[in-house]
Amino acid sequence: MDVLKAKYLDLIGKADSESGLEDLRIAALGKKGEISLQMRELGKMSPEERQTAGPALNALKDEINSALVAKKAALGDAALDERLRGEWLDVTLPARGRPLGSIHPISQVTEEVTAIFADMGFSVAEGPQIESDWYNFDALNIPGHHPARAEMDTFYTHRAEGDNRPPHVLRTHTSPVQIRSLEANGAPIRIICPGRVYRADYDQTHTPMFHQVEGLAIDKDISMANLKWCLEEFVKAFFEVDQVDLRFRASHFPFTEPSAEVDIRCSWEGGTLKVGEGDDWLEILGSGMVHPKVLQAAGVDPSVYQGFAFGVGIDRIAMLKYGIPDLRAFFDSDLRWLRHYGFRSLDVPTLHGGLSK
Ligand code: 2NM
Repeated sequence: MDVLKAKYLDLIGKADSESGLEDLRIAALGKKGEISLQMRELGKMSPEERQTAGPALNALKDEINSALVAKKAALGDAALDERLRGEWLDVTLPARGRPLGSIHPISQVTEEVTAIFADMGFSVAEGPQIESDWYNFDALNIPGHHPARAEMDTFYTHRAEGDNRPPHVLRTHTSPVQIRSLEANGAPIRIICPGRVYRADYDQTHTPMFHQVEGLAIDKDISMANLKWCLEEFVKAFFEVDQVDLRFRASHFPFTEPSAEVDIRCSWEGGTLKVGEGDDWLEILGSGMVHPKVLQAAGVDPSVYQGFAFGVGIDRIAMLKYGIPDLRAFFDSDLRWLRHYGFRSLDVPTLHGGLSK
């Protein structure tokens, strides 16, 4: 029995598969197994011999059985471990990119501009695209007789027959959002207002709907110097260059005094724009110190508060940055054009991540 026990425990220990174990079980405990044959010998023994050999054989049978069960469990665990190793999966890996359409250049540039000004402490304000003539004109120091109203090529809505109130307009700039925000929140304030604006004008360089971002910073000590710094930072970040040269040209807007149009130094070598070098100048925005009458119209005391405002055409700076030659392509919804100029939908522009990369 000791020999049988040593033999089978050794073989079970060395078994490396469930079928090998089953062969061992049959060889030891099967009908014709070695231990079963010994059990059969019990009948030939004297009752005294049987009294010691019987329980010993049963104990051996139990021991072999337990060893088989334990080994079978160990082999099962090993097989599971092996399978788990083979099927290992890193769920923290980034998902495989699947194209979900693409981001329109105007959306991309709006996000870029927003990210840049957010970094300088500006939050985003939005407002209605259909405006009263008060918010679109009067509050901005553009009275009824002012030529700017005619020059703006405004779209007017119709009033019902007999309704003599002035018609609403499609906003011609996003400045009315700034008046509304000032009125609602008071000063100090630092906001940008991106959005759609409308002017009845359609040719090579104008579409009747286009996009603007206007900025507004009002506090007790805001000056032209702050305006110049903010715009320099903006142009550097937006065109992704280390150095720019800005030129402030005296201008006139009804809502700012003084007013300045801003040009950036550039070159056009081989038809591609390079910002910050060369002998050409490119006009990119209008700006100035907010007119006291505008502050007053928005409920802000101009003897306490002052500040700057500016306006940029998104469509225009998108064309400049991404080399888009024809403005009208923005609104064609041509999928081939979108795939060519569009941006990946999950690449949100951030300053630290690189605006457009
Ligand atoms: C421009 C140029 C200059 C402007 C003014 C205002 C407001 F509402 F604060 F008075 N918002 N934006 C402004 C000033 C816009 O666009 C070329």
